[in-house]
Amino acid sequence: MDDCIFCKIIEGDIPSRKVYEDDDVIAILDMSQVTKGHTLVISKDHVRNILDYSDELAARVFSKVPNIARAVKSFDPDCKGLNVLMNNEEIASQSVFHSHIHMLPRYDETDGFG
Ligand code: DGP
Repeated sequence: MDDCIFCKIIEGDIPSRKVYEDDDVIAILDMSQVTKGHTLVISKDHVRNILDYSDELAARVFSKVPNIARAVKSFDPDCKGLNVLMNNEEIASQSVFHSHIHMLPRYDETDGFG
């Protein structure tokens, strides 16, 4: 999609801090770090959000999530766990309408996420 920021990141037209890539997803650091290491797992297919996933796309994208979560946790020895979440549609705080999953590493009660 011509005007999609995440498509441009996938194409390499906009720089990003990439932590993982395969045929189906890329994982990059979110530019607005809610917690340290906040990572976005972005589907390479341009779909709006989870409401547009086929079963086949869901299998390809979500099957990657556990390994990426383990990798994100392993990047910082102080990371004790992480939140994995998706915002789907504006009412649910989605602001970029290209499917992505947030990974929020958690350190302690004061790490910035409720
Ligand atoms: P959401 O509100 O769930 O649609 O999250 C969109 C996230 O994308 C938000 O946390 C900020 C992040 N973001 C938006 N534009 C860029 C960008 O150009 N680069 C990076 N790294 N993150 C971006």
